[in-house]
Amino acid sequence: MTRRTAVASGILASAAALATSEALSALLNLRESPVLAVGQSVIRLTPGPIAEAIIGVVGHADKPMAVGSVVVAILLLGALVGRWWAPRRLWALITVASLVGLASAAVLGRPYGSIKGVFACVAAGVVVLAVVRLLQPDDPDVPADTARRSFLRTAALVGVVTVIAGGAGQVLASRHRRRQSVERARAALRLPTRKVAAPAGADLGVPGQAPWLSTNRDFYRIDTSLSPPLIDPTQWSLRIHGMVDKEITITYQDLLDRGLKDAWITICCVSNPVGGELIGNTVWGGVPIKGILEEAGIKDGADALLSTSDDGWTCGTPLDALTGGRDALLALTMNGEPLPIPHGFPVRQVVPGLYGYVSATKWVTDWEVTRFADVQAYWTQRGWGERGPVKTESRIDVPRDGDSVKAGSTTVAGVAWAQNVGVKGVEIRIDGGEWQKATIGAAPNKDTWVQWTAEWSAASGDHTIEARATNAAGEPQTEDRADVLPDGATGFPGISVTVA
Ligand SMILES: Nc1nc2c(c(=O)[nH]1)N[C@H]1C(S)=C(S)[C@@H](COP(=O)(O)O)O[C@H]1N2
Ligand SMILES: [Mo]
Repeated sequence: MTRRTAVASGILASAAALATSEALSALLNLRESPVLAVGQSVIRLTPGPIAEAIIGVVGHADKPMAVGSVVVAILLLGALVGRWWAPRRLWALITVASLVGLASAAVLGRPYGSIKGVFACVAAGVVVLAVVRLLQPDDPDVPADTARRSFLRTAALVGVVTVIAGGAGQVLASRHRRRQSVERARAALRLPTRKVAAPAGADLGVPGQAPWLSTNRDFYRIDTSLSPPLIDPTQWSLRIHGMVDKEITITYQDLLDRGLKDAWITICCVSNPVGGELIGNTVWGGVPIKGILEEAGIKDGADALLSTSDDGWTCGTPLDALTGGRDALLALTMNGEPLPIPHGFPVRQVVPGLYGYVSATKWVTDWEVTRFADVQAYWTQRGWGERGPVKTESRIDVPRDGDSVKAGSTTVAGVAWAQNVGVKGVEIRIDGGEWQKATIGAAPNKDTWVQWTAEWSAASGDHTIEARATNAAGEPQTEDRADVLPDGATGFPGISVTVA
């Protein structure tokens, strides 16, 4: 090993260590990578007059300069470690240990310093030693040119991994910063909306039953995006075009100026199997879609609204569901708060009575008024139904399927929904026997689910319990079992229990 390759191995090793600490910082969501923390400490420890002199020369580049000098210093120290590895192993180890120690101290000295940051420093130290060891195998018997070739191969590999890890770390970190900045913009919004309590009598409060009002945190989430779009509300706009009399573009402030309306709406996913949990109920605050479409003016012959999200997902909604009497909203709030980012911040659609995939576009930025005959949306291209009206369904929450219960009076409870029509009643039957009426909770309108409970005098043995809802038009949900594809599951929800 020549002196030059020894130095090169050290530089490469410290570059790999830097990439490791950057990538780990991003993965662990650190506010600051160790390099930044050290850079900040250098700035803080630089005596005032010197700092001023430097700023006088380089101006606002002082921070990049500080970070740059930290990086250069680490690469130079890496070179020393490489150089010392064979002749002065102890010095090399002491150098690495001191660097890890100093960096850890810098990390812990920062306002958001955490043990995770120290972990990144230690990992970087381990990587330096591992890479130098890899590049400087102490095997005197290997012929010089074999050793050289193997050095170059390993070095190239380490180089590639370093670049990838470092690059990925930077990308993740910048996304993390962007997410924080959008979260701050979201937190700073003061929207004219209040938290609305669940209407009296809606929540029957049976332990184990889904709460009538879903919290934002527990609300189901379905979308095709690996990480949600990050949109600053001041940058958001919705362009309305296609078969309209005049194209318009609406901003977030325009929506606020129109005034927000609150509406209780239960939304559900077409992929919700019978008994499934892809359904949630909350109060949405937004601007009625109807008025906005009227302002643009719909041309004769149009029957569909093709909406597109910031991340390119598309959705085709029947126009009559938007311009009729329903509370179809461009929603800005969910349960009194600005929409959470994963639920469509800053603006999404909510339409009572249609499955989410044909109505509930999150992060919506584009509306094309069009005809179903001319367009296909994301899921319809993949074999799902074009219109997607919600089917009347019910679910048993208590007891759970497979539970053992005590003999005697037992509470059976669940939820039922038929948005845009309303639920008139729910019944249960035991072991395929007579249907018996359940009690249903209050509902503020026909667009939310209802809770229901029934008392059952359980006799010992194995039993099945089924439920069925009847909508406000008097139509009971169908017993016919249908799969979720192409337009929503049907069938009675059923559970088996053992009574002791
Ligand atoms: N941009 C975008 N919006 C979307 C989707 C999507 O994949 N991308 N999925 C839809 C589907 S299938 C459903 S069921 C609802 C779910 O809304 P939620 O995640 O707020 O519960 O969002 C709808 N809106
Ligand atoms: Mo869905």
